[in-house]
Amino acid sequence: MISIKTTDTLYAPDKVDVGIVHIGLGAFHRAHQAVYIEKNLNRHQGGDWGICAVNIRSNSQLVDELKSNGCRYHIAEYQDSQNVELREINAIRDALFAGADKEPLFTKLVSPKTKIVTLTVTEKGYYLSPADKTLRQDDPSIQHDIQNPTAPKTAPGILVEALYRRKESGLEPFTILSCDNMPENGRLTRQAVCDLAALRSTELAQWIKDNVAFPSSMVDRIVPAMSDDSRERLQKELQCDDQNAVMCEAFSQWVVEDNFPQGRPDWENDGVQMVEDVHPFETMKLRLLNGSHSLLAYVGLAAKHKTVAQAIADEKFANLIRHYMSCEASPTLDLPEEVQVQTYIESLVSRFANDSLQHQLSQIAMDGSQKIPQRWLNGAEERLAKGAKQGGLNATALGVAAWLFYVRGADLEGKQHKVDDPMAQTLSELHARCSDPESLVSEALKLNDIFSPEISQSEDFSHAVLNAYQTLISSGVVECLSFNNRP
Ligand code: CS2
Repeated sequence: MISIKTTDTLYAPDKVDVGIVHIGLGAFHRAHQAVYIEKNLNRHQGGDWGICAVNIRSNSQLVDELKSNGCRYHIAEYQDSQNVELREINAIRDALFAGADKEPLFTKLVSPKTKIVTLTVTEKGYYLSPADKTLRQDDPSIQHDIQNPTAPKTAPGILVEALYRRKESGLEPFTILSCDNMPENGRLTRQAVCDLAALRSTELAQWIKDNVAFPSSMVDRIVPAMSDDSRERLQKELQCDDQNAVMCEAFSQWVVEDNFPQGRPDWENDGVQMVEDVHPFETMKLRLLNGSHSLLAYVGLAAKHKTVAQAIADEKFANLIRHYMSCEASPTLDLPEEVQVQTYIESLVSRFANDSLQHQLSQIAMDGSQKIPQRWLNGAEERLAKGAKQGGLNATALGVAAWLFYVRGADLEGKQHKVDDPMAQTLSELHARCSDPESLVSEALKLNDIFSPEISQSEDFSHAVLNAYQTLISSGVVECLSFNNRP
């Protein structure tokens, strides 16, 4: 028998004002930030920190469905398969699809009531080069925004135009809070916005630098994309008949840099950690949780696993992940004394084992070119610079080899899969050009949008990648998995 706890909204949703515009309305936003706002509104029995959630590219259907339900939906927080909390959420007060016509979005963004703009546009939505983190000016969408600054397509373009309009009307700017999985996501958002603004006017760029706050934040909650199967499960298991419901784990964490000149909700009373410096938390989460996720995804898919829980239940994979976290990623972290890294590692292993989530490895495998620098490579660079022993990065090198194998778009039996990545074409051309593993690995490591010179020039590292790649294609990935988990 499943134990279901239900939590209902305690305020009158139609009395709540919108103070936050969120760009990137997906499952993660609905199950993470919106829940913290819901708790805040419940505690105050209302207020003016409601959310207007916006999609700018895709998923207009979700916007329509949500609106047809008065923006009310549920989230199902699974502690495990037997213990679930079903929450009613009304924190999203308005939803908008800003496709070709962005004016309704600008009306919201330029409203004096809007104090904060939050973002979950994924790594690629910032248009920064993954390796050196400067704006990719040659990207066609950024080119479009340079040519058409008042009718932009990208998130940085929209922010620049909205800030320009606020400046021209003599309004204060809003605070911009990135909720994407990137290190120093505040600084990187600032970089994207200011680089683009500078191409329009140095004065505007300077005004943004002087007046706009870009706090960083670390977000954490495992929220698999919803599917027909998961919706059916919610209906059967919880009698939750809500097309817009989201299923997620019970764990949730949000660490936010406390820099909101135009004000903010008193989030610290809702479980948000408001801190001066987010960096240690971000690095720990990105390299341990997300790094392990990507490793499980590429190596797991090569071993024909489908979900995170399936992969971690395989002892060889649990050893690989513990080894990667304890021996390769943790030594790169500079953590406050109170953080017990081994306890964190074990908590991740048990979160990964939550089999009620059906978290698909193929979902995590998307956009690898944008993810692996901050998840694996930045740490590896630091270890190489400190003279990591030969073999000291074997799990990371196996990850790179399995990623390289994945992006060829076919498994060992020739069965094809779609490679969803902004660099998919470059990666497929690389495979077409290099038929032998030696040239493939050596050319791949020269992709300087992904690999820094420190990584590309390390002979030990490229040997380790080549070794893993050769073993993977000749004997299968299981032969690559002889890791123990002792430091
Ligand atoms: C995952 C993340 O899809 C991915 O790349 O690693 O979405 C992960 O589930 C979240 O960051 C957990 O907080």
